[in-house]
Amino acid sequence: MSRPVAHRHLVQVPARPAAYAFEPATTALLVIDMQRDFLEPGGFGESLGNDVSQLRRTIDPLRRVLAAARALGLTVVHTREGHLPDLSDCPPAKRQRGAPSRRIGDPGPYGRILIRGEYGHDIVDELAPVPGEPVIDKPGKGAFYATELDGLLGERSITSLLVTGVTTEVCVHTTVREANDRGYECLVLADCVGSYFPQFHTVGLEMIAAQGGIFGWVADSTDLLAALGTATP
Ligand code: C5J
Repeated sequence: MSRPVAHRHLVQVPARPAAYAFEPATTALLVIDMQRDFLEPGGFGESLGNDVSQLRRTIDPLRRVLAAARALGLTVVHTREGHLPDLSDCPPAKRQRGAPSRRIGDPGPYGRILIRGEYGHDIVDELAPVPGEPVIDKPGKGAFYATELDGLLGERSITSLLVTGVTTEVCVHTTVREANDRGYECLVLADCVGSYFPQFHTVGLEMIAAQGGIFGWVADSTDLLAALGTATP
């Protein structure tokens, strides 16, 4: 007796360099490092002289994407960059980077800088994970390096990633490169990723979509939401 063929529901999003197609059942929304240390006024990022508004403009569009993903039952995964309190997972070369007193593990405006368990290390209130959403703590820039992310995605048969978060040219780019090498198809949402340096953001997105999409695809979140049929005012 023949079995009914499982219905494949493909969503198509206008994107660069070409339309991006994905199946919600095998797609995860990845929210990278939306942490207070990077985004909050008065926090570590701002204390280095950065303009946090460049990152904060991602919060509202990302909130809408997160709401749509949750409503559709998409897998949602958050990441946080940071280290154990004893810094045993922080390579000396990383720890010694930056101005003395503004290094990883030093006291910062919102607790020890980029240390797990500190207030500043956690995700901003607007985008707080809900129960059941995995939060991956990562010691590096890439979300796959020294984490359980690949295994977690594999267990859920995830092959496509909607990538959001900060910063475009550092943790987002590193993660997209790692994901691409592992065979994931990445759609980066241009208005849901941000950099302290607008020129790095622009060029970082161009680098992803160049050469026929050498690392992935780039789209605006409004186009994703319209394709999902969940665009909200
Ligand atoms: C940085 C990150 N910029 N999340 N981290 O050091 O991009």
